[in-house]
Amino acid sequence: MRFDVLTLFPEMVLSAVRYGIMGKALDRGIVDVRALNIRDFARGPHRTTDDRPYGGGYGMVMKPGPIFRALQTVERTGKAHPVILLSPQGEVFNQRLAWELAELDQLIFVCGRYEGVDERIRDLCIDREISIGDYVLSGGELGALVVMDAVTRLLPHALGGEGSNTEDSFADGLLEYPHYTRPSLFQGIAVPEVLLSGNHERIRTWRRMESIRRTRERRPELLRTAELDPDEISALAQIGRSKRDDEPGNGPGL
Ligand code: 4FD
Repeated sequence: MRFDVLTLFPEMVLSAVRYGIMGKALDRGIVDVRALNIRDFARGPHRTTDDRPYGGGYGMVMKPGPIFRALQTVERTGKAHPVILLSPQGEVFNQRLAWELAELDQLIFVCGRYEGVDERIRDLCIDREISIGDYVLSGGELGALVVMDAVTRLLPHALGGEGSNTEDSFADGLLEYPHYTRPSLFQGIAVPEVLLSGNHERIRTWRRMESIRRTRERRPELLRTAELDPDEISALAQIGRSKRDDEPGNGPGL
């Protein structure tokens, strides 16, 4: 997978991707990350990349020319290489979209600053617009990094022995079950007996039920799209809420 990031802060992108799973994936050649400085494609003695909005009003807008010219220099590898704009107006990013993007050969990210980019960049160059959530950032870089991270850890061989990306949160549309490691007793709290039992069938069933219970408590809307067996749905009606999850202030409280 190749990632090309158009940004005014290429070092911000290139420094962040060196850590953790993305860093390993870079070392292993599973991903290739290029950052292009939009300012390198700006003209004039001041190399300006932004200007005042037509019609007046608050803030600045990114000029179309530098972004347009930067995109023209990006080498396109493979068949699928969408140009993605990160913006609060985009489709909200989720695990399903991460799996979809992980199938592609190359992702080209446009990171805006200021109040955004000239609309004609959307018209001419943008294939997809993605938002990482309903909040405003000072630039698209953190959004591009979020998408690159989520996609990279889904690529074959990116998670070397650290686990399986088909077993974690959202793989089945549910929240993760509780995790424990040694010691078996910590500050008076014991690890659930079932996890010490060695009975792998019981452990699998317990984890599945805890995932469903936790999803019902914290993100009930996810249960509508999760794939539950009929016997799991009846079991869900039986199981109570865990003590901690029942406490006021721990849930969404809606
Ligand atoms: N929620 C997000 C992305 C970018 C951003 C920007 C248009 C603003 C939030 C283009 C408007 C870029 C997000 C920069 N804020 N700010 O994903």
